[in-house]
Amino acid sequence: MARTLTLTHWGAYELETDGRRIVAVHPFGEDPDPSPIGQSLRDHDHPLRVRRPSVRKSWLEHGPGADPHLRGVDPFVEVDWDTALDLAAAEIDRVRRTYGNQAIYAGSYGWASAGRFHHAQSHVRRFFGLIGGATVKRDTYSHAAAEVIIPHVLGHSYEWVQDNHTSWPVIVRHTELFVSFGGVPRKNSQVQAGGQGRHLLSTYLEQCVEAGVRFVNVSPVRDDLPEAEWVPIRPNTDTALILALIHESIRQDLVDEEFLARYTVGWDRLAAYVLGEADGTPKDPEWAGAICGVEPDVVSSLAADMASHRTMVNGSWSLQRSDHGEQPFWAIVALGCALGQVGLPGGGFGLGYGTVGSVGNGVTRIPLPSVPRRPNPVSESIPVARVADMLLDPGGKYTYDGEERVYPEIHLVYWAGGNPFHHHQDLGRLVEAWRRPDTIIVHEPWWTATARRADIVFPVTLPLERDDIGGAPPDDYLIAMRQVVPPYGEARSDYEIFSGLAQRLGVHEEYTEGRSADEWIRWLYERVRQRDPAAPPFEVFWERGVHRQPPSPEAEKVLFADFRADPVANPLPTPSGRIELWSQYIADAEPEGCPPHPAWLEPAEWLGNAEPDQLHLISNQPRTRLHSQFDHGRASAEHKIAGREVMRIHPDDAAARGLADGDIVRVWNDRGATLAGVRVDDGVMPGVVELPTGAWYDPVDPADPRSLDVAGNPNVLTYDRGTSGLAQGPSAMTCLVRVEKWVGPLPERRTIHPPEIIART
Ligand SMILES: Nc1nc2c(c(=O)[nH]1)N[C@H]1C(S)=C(S)[C@@H](COP(=O)(O)OP(=O)(O)OC[C@H]3O[C@@H](n4cnc5c(=O)[nH]c(N)nc54)[C@H](O)[C@@H]3O)O[C@H]1N2
Ligand SMILES: Nc1nc2c(c(=O)[nH]1)N[C@H]1C(S)=C(S)[C@@H](COP(=O)(O)OP(=O)(O)OC[C@H]3O[C@@H](n4cnc5c(=O)[nH]c(N)nc54)[C@H](O)[C@@H]3O)O[C@H]1N2
Ligand SMILES: [Mo]
Repeated sequence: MARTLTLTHWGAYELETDGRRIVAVHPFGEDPDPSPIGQSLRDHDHPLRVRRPSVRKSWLEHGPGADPHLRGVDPFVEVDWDTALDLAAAEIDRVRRTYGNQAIYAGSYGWASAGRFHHAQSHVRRFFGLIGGATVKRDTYSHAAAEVIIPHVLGHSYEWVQDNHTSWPVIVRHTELFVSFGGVPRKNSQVQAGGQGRHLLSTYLEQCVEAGVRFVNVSPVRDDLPEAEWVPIRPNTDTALILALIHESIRQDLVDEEFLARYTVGWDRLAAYVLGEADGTPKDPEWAGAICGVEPDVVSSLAADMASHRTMVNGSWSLQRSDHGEQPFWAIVALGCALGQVGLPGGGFGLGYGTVGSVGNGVTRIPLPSVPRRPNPVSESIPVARVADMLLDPGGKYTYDGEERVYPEIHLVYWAGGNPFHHHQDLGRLVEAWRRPDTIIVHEPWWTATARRADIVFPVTLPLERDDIGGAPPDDYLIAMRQVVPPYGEARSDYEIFSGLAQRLGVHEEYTEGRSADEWIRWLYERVRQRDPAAPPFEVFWERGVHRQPPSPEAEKVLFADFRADPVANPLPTPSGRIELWSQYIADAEPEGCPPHPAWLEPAEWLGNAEPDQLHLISNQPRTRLHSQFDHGRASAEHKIAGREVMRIHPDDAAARGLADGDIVRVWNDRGATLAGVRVDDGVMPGVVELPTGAWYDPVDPADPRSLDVAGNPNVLTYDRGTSGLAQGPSAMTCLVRVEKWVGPLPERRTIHPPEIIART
């Protein structure tokens, strides 16, 4: 049977179809370590797909704002495309005329699918740019705290730093000691936004081990880096440990004063803080040991080893997805500077090895073209994770990166390509916030929790049901993503949907520029050819299915090598031209919860203020899927326990609660409760439980914001406050819970079936 190549965020695959369904998924032949997540593509054709445009019953009968507490409760009425598009266009028009375009929230955060043309977020921005704009979002759930703090410390954007990480081959040859906070999880490098042709992290890690690199994994979870020495650490306390490593470097006279004098500013003030000169508390290993649960001896000897070896210090993004999440990243930079190895091959710091496939792959790609966006005529934007705050508190004041801001009043929420009822913290609070707007419009392939809580749902095709070209700039493969099966039901692409709305709002010509989707794909491909002379004509590429870009000239990077070589000729774009270990900008802005140098601040919830029966919940990325996508798919479903997400717990904590492998537990706190399956595992430190994200939110009573979720979704429990008044990033990792055995009958899962759909009367 013929095979057709496709690209997903979790890799490239060759698909076999019978014309209607995918019957087999084969790994791409050039991928040395393909991800099993791809097997879930076989579950593309499933009753959970949205079949036809659907409108919430009360909204259809009574108009905008009708019974918002019935979002998620009301049945849906299927309508034809013209009716749905007419309703949506009229409502967009009503809101913009009555309240102004800033009353539309089209932040629409989310990963959607791979593919350069059918990139949902680009179409949202393009469409709203043409009809007067909308309130949008800034930064990401992935690394919002880093996105705001890093430019003040290193001058460059966080994205620049990510793309310029020291490459793995350099680490293999030069690094002697690799100390990683949050490990280098293989599970996460399965994924790369936009896709990757080859998964290389395992190869690099094997080469490191062969070359004798010593790994230390400072993490609550052992298998974040199984080949490492494991230093279990209480969640959200990394900053204290890093400060103690700096303290020990000072005490043992290991600090590279020359480096600090030449390349940094603010060391004296940081050192005074670390030594306790101002507050009388030296940040020494005994101090840190009590906070972090790490033996003081381990800290002292690690500090000595780091100074006497070529050392790479790394932090995973999870560290900054927590209360005061700006601090651990800033502290890692400071530690790298104290060791004086920044800019040397294999030394210095990393801020995200192992988070996604591209970090450290060394590749500088020819940039790939995207659908041209349009400038947003509305200047309003919010930090992405403040969405519930915005909806609950219109007119409310907050600070962000040195500015005082006010939340706009939102009447219409528009979402295409994301699942806020997956990604947001404290879902009960979001349920309440979601009742505020007059109207919510969602484009979705699936009946997700977000689609179920919309007023108008447009069914969207999956990449398998449309043509596209796929590739992500930090990878070297460009893949022809050919349609392999017909669209499910009446599903259309985001492009077709926005074209229909654009027509009704008088901007069809501007939105489409007269091109069909096929013509846009060719148009994008011609832009690839202008930049990459080796790219063959479109027909040849389409036939072959893949084009690999030529190797980049600087495949082996060393982060900040130029700066180190000549800090005068190559200053950093900070106010001082150097790495800022103390920031005048932050001192002047005085954001709540973010002092002007890296510092330990107690998180709102952590083991240091827990009741004896509380545990710290880590809600990390799932190894069996991407976020909430294909949660029902085989790669995800086969790892569940009785259809619930699996929570890992240490044997001591399990024994204290009478829990055994395979049990079901209720995990709860003041914000909510969820049911999960139990896996007893001594690879999770005592006091901590791990419940990955992504199980589809499934409340027993969808009308009750604090209802028991029966699927194992950790976001009914997580904490919804900004990291600080600086970045206002998400703080998902800051969360205490209690756990008990579930003894009653197991409530049925409802969100594995579509919502109630009734015929139009
Ligand atoms: N507790 C906790 N919560 C977290 C995190 C955490 O660590 N802990 N991590 C956070 C992070 S880093 C992230 S990035 C977010 C991820 O949050 P999201 O990106 O919102 O999660 P996804 O499940 O990928 O949602 C994408 C949605 O787009 C839909 N989709 C796919 N293709 C298309 C398309 O072509 N068009 C349209 N219109 N829709 C499409 C999918 O069906 C899916 O519902 O979660 C965040 N939430
Ligand atoms: N398979 C798969 N891979 C993914 C994704 C996915 O959904 N599925 N999502 C992708 C996305 S959008 C992103 S943003 C990245 C996220 O990349 P990360 O943020 O790095 O990923 P996480 O899995 O949340 O966290 C990594 C590890 O950090 C540890 N950890 C948690 N809290 C702490 C802490 O306080 N201190 C220390 N030292 N360690 C801690 C946890 O044990 C966890 O396994 O992953 C990407 N990769
Ligand atoms: Mo992310």
